[in-house]
Amino acid sequence: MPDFTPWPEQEAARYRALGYWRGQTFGAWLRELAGKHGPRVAVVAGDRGLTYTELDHAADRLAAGLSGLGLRRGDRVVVQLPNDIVFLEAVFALFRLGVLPVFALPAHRETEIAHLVEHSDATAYLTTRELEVPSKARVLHADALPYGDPGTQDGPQPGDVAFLQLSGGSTGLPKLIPRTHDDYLYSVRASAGICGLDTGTVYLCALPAAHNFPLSSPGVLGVLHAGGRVVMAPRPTPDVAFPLIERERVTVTALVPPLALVWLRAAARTSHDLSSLRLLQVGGAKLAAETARQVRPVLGCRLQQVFGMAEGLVNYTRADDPDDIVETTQGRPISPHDELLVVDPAGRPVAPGDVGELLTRGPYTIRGYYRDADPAAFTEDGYYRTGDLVRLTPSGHLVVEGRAKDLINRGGEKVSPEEVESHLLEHPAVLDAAVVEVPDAYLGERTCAFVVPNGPPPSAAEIRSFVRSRGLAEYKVPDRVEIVAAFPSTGVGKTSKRELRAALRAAVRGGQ
Ligand code: OOB
Repeated sequence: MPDFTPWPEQEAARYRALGYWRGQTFGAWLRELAGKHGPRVAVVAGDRGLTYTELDHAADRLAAGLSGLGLRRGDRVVVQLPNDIVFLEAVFALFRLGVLPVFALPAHRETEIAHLVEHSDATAYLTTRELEVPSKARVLHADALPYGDPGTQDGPQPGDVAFLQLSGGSTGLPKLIPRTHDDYLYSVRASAGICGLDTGTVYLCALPAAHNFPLSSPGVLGVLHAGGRVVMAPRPTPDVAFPLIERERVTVTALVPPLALVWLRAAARTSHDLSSLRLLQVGGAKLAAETARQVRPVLGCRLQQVFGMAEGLVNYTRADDPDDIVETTQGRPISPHDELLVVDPAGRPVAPGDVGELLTRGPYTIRGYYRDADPAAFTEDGYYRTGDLVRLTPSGHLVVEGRAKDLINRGGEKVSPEEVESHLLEHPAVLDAAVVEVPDAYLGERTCAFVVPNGPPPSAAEIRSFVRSRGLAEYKVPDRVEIVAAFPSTGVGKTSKRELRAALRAAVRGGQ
């Protein structure tokens, strides 16, 4: 079973010839950055900061220490860390060794970590004492990492997989996304260019650093590429973020839509000086145009919409796009060599401007999941089926109109109904379960679990605490539970989610 599906050689040669894939690893890249920007501050968290030179040295010493523990090129380590300096030290140390970080999120709990450890055959689980959940893997604590004397390790090749990221995937358990040094560095460099980052950039990392958006769109890595400064925020809420913006003179940050709403409300009455902010990026879920229009008047900065996916493709609105494009579209692709198709359910291209499913392939979009999980997510000719329903405007911008995949986007956090349903079915009083989204003014969507009991009905509170007790991230616990006698079914006897959704919307409108 191949760990990852390579691009066809002809495409790979083209991406190299175009200068997209430069044959550099993350380890070599950081060394180059240290050469260019050595004494500048690369990252700040709380009262600590590291210069580019210090980060480069820390990565070397930690790589040596981890190698001393027996970690070897090609091994996998599940990394679950808060937004802190140690996140960058650890990730770069692993990159230098050619050990693949498997990026967990701080919200993940026992069940998700166990799945990641198992699915990736991880040799270790690197986390903090606060975030740690019980695991069979060998635990490495962030406050007790081994720093050794740098030696020469047998590092990875630029075409190797650098790390594994989680898919928001629509099938039961999260799939792993293998990204190579070459392809990811291309998306980082190109993103930094599109977003106009430079040595004056001060980026507040408010979302969890391991997620693709704050990591590379252009995120933490894009800021390092430009020689700017990353400010790590332990939480994204205004009480934590606003004082940091004032203290560090933050110029750029990235938020999901519900947080953007919270910030807009708080900014209208804050005493903190937010005048250093130049750009607010919003992505991960659809941003309402009304919210988009408030960004400049309330925060005094430009808005950029970002529509991306850990599988690859990222779209940005551009600095020179007219306001209405920035407010009403989700941008256009990074690369002139991103190939986009908008197709009908039979896979045929729709008429220009019509809505269809977005398929994509290109220089930084994967051709297969780790160990070929879910091959049906890719077409025969290598396009990734995004599951997003979009339309293309005449100007070439994408507008996300809906979804063809069974996935709930809870304010940017992706919930697989199938995953939650499989846990609900484990409850002794549950005969059948179906999880659907319910529209929500704040999160965009919330989750509702419809449950058919097999005897005396359990209470909603019991169902929710049961899901929680299964060791799942809190955002997967159903926001609402409806006990019903039976499910409507489709012609072929499958539960009709469409009817469940309709019933739910009617109930929401009826104020029940
Ligand atoms: C980002 O990545 P993922 O992997 O957590 O989720 C990808 C999915 C997309 O397929 C789409 O369904 C949804 O999230 N999405 C958006 C969106 N941005 C992402 N839907 C509507 N509007 C948007 N602006 O979420 C991600 C990765 C890199 C950059 C930004 C977001």
